[in-house]
Amino acid sequence: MAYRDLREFVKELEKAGELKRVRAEVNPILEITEVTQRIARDANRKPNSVGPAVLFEKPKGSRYPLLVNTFGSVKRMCMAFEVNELDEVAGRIRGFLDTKSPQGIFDKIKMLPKLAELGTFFPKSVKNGECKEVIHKGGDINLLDFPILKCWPQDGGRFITFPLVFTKNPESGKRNVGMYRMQVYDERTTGMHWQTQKHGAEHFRRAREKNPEGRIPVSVAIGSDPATTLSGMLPIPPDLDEMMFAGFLRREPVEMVACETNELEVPANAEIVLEGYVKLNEMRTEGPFGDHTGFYSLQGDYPVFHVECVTHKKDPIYLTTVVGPPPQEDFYMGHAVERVFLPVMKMQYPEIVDVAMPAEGIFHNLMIVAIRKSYPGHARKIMNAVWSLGQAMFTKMIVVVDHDVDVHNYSEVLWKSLCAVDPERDVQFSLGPVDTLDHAARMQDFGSKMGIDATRKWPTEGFTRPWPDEILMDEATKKRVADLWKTLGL
Ligand SMILES: Cc1cc2nc3c(=O)[nH]c(=O)nc-3n(C[C@H](O)[C@H](O)[C@H](O)COP(=O)(O)O)c2cc1C
Ligand SMILES: [Mn+2]
Repeated sequence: MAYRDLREFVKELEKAGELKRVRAEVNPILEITEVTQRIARDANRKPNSVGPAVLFEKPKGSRYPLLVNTFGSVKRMCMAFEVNELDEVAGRIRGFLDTKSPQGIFDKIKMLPKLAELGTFFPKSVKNGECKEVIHKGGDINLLDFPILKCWPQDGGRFITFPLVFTKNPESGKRNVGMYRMQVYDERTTGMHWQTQKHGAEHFRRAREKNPEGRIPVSVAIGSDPATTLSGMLPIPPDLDEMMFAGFLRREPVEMVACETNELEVPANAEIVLEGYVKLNEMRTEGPFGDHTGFYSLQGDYPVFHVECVTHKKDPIYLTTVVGPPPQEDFYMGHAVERVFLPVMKMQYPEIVDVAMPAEGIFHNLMIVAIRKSYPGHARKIMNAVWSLGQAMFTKMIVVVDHDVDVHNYSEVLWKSLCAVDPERDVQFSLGPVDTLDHAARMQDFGSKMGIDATRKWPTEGFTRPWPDEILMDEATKKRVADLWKTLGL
């Protein structure tokens, strides 16, 4: 049974000993971040330790509790997806991708459960939702009622950090949901940090081309059931509905309810909903913001969200997250993406054996890819494939290793890669789009990437010297010594 909403997940976390309550008053201006750093980041950096999710019951200056670090461990990510291991989610995706055309009646009968399951993916419109227990319109709207964090000292203000932002493609009418931070300017106005290559930004540009003086409806849901909440950050293709993907993940349709004041729909189980619009001819300075790179993303001009209606449950939980020097909560979310989307990568590029994105690489800076190499130049083909694969286009450095290297063992990767390269020959540079947050790129959103071919080099790649074998003891000797071991007095 899928979690009904965020609070049901909170209950489960608490039962599992994965959540702590803070009853003392703590200030959402900086203090909650510092507490979160101590209980989450610092704890997670000690061996065999992970910090819990935390429910701050009395954020200073607000009537509403605040939930943070909700997904900040592999265990809690597994709980979010109701699996024992993330690979189970990958396995379900693989199951659908592997579907063969049925051969005869028995195959067809065997496919029925899968087809029935397909039906559970599609979101379902419902008449009413708990997200509308309380409705504020007009002069009654005040975003500052919520305990919105100012995370870091140089932040430009308070930021909503864990929103689901809903828009519609102005051409196809299809929905997009993305997680884009929102700087609170005043009681009813926020920034909308749509990075250039993201789907929300694309909707904005397409609408602006048609009518530069117009506006687009935007709605924001904060705090839904875990799968729905997490679907906002998933790197899925444009026009593939994140709410459908959420339905797949939770194995139950996401129930959607119409907004009060615009044409969009939002998850009926959301804790808080902000309805409004973005004007197509208005930009405003946004930032700085202490970002997941561990550095501040500096000020820039971004669209502005005008709130016309706020709805919420009677006693809403304000869901948020803190980003900063890695690893933070978002590392565990990104790690799940890495595991869950591996089968999708493998379907397109079956030579990919495994992929790793170390926390210090904050997702876009470093990807290690192991391949089963089978033709000359294969490693470079894979670099180009990664650079053309959705948000993997941002990958600043790619290291391609042979299939027998364990990409999750960074010490092995370092050792074997460094041994396998002739730097001048094996490094490939490329130019293209880079992550908006890359502050070292020559300009925002455009720069260079580097691929390192750390595979064994072949004669057909012009390498005519012999390639040595890795040193390994033979099995017979190992066995003899194992038998002798007790007699050696060691
Ligand atoms: C906590 C968190 C905050 C994020 N903030 C932003 C942001 O401010 N702007 C942005 O463009 N992407 C942000 N992202 C990444 C996007 O959510 C992610 O790229 C997502 O796939 C975008 O959806 P889209 O592909 O539908 O555009 C954030 C991700 C997380 C986990
Ligand atoms: Mn999208």
